[in-house]
Amino acid sequence: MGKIIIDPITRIEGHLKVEAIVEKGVVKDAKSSGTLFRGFEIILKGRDPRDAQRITQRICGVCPTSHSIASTLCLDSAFGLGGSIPDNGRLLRNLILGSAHIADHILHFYHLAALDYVDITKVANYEGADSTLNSVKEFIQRGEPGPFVPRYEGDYRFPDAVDRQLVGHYIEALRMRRKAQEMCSIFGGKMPHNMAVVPGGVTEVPTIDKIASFLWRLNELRTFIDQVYLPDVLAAAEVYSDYFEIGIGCRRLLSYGSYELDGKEPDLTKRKRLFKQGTVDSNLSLRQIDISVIAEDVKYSWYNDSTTGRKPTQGETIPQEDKAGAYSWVKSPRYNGHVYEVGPLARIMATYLNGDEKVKSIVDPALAKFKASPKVMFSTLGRHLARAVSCKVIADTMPTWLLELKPGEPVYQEYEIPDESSGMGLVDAARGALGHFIQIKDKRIANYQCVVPSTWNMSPRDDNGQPGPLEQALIGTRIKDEANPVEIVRIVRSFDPCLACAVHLITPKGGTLSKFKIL
Ligand code: NFE
Ligand code: MG
Repeated sequence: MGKIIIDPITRIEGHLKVEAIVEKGVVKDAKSSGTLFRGFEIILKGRDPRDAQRITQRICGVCPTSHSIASTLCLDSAFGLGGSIPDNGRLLRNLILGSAHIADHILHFYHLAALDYVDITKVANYEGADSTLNSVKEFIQRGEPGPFVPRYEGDYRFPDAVDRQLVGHYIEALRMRRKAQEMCSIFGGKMPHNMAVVPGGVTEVPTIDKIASFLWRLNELRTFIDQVYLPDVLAAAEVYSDYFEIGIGCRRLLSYGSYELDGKEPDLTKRKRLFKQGTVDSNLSLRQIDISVIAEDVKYSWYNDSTTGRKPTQGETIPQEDKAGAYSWVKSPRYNGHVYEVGPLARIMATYLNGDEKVKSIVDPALAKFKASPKVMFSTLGRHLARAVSCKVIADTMPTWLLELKPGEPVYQEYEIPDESSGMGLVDAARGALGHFIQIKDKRIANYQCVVPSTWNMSPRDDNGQPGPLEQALIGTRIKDEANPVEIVRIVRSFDPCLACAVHLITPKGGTLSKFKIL
């Protein structure tokens, strides 16, 4: 019996350690640990509620836009604005969020995940005239393998020419990602940490110039998604098709949905959205979501046991770094006591099972190509495919939102900050279901809690000993070469983890935190 420890896992966001116990070549047990402590919530307490929108964006550099939307929906609801955001405000929020998600999905596939499947060393022998490949070749020859290492050896399956073509796409994706970030900045002011999304709507006004400037970038991105990103995911699926059966996980999915199609419904759980809200079980039944059954366990997290099982509205966190048996700074969110995976897979399956024609028109031919049923989506490759589908659906819907914008009409609704109130913001971030929850007293933040996508996915065991989604996806995996456990990192990266988000906010009250200082 051997133990594989990968610490840190590279090419993800934040600090993640994975431990796998391997017996006769199969993972018998796995532990996912968030090893970085963070302390945002203490900064929020006592502040003007509107600061939440600015500060929570700083939880993360890759998904600040999702935090800006979640915190703003949370403040909209606390300020009684939920059903009265002007259409221009709603549409511009969709366009800002969508730009960030397109950039994020392209980043994930090419710059974080693809090098587990693409052998970059093939470029070292390249003899052709392609300037991009020659610049990568020079890079390798300088002996600075830079972002391409560390890597595992032994299971790269593409023919040499395809590997080189994919390395070219890796470089092209850097340019594409920049275009999407620029789109985000056109209406959001800047990226990361946009300035435009605020309670009541947005601060930016749509003009013909900005719409045109956004549109030509979007068109280029749509071509890239159709002609490069989606085909590359399908090509990987063909060559690595065993990964439709590897990394299956808990087979329960949860989506909050995203992209408002109708701003008039104040209740976030009833709002019409492009991506649908709901839970999906292993038999592919879709159910309406009930936020009241979400709670966070901490038995195996470095927090005091007195706070375990709390609902987000009553969340409190007392750190205890020396707690016996604990192994992560990540808590364990559970839905009705069960383990649920969140992410593009969840939102695409919820939308697919809701009968959405657009999503079906992309997913069905992809599954038909592999003569596979929708159940294979519960897998390493299913996560990558769902992410690419998510990216395409957003990009293909954006022209409609651009056309619906009405220059000259309002983007923003006035409001008063109430003396006392509470609010909830739910949105599917790039990595999945993101919830922000606020309590306001005397016009100030009395409590603010976030339950974040990677908190769900990277969670350790819960109070009942049930392993988290990543842990379940790892257990049972056959490792061909324990010195090169590429199967583990392929599974981990298919979730697109962000530990910066997963260990986000805590309330250090009465806890022990001798190694850490909050300045
Ligand atoms: Ni830091 Fe995030 C996204 C949020 S993640 S990346 O997407 O919310 O778990
Ligand atoms: Mg939290």
